[in-house]
Amino acid sequence: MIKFYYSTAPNPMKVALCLEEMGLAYEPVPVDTRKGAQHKPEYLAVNPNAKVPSIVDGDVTIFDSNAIVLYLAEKTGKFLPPNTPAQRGPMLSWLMFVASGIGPFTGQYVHFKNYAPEKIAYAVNRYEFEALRHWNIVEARLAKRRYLLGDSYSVVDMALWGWARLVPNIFGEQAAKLANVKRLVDEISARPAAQKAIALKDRHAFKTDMDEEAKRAMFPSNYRAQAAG
Ligand SMILES: N[C@@H](CCC(=O)N[C@@H](CS)C(=O)NCC(=O)O)C(=O)O
Repeated sequence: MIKFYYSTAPNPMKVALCLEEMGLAYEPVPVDTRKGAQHKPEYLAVNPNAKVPSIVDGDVTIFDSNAIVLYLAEKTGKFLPPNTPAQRGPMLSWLMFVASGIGPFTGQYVHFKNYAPEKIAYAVNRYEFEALRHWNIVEARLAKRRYLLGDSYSVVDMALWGWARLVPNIFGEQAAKLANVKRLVDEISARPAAQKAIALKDRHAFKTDMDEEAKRAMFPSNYRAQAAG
């Protein structure tokens, strides 16, 4: 049985969708990041990066959401394009684009817009611009193809879904221009596997307050001076 260390945040949700789509048996283990559970030694032994998600599959431990998504796809042989260089190359590009572009830029935009202790116009503008630039690349791709890799639903679409389902909340009116992203999200979210992944939120009452404890756990750079003192 795979142990799945999760919260309901975008990166764990990609993995939840994959586990469900692939029909894998798993035990969800909540990691309450607003209570600082990601920094506990027992969790750091699983993920030294102190983030969710991670999985433990027998004697294999994997962290970082897109690495997990690819691992699960290769393990099951499901939702991957044919293993030829011509098909695998774009699969890797788009999967890494989601991992290194979509996720980090969107995440930093959310941070500077909603959580930064000072409103820094430069940072908000830069990350909004860069996040939307990445989403517009996905939009252009989906305007010409049903899925990111063409005609078949793949793990790359699952990796995108984790963040894509939050696009309207994050970008407000600007999300209206991302019609094909919405089309893909609506299609994926209606799938039984996505419904089960979404229902994970009801299995554990995660802390919702962004209080001092949560900020210390999630934004430790704000407390650097105090920690050093
Ligand atoms: N590159 C990592 C990023 C993981 C990540 O940032 N996870 C967030 C939730 S989406 C988290 O654990 N946040 C808690 C924290 O930053 O302390 C991945 O893709 O798994």
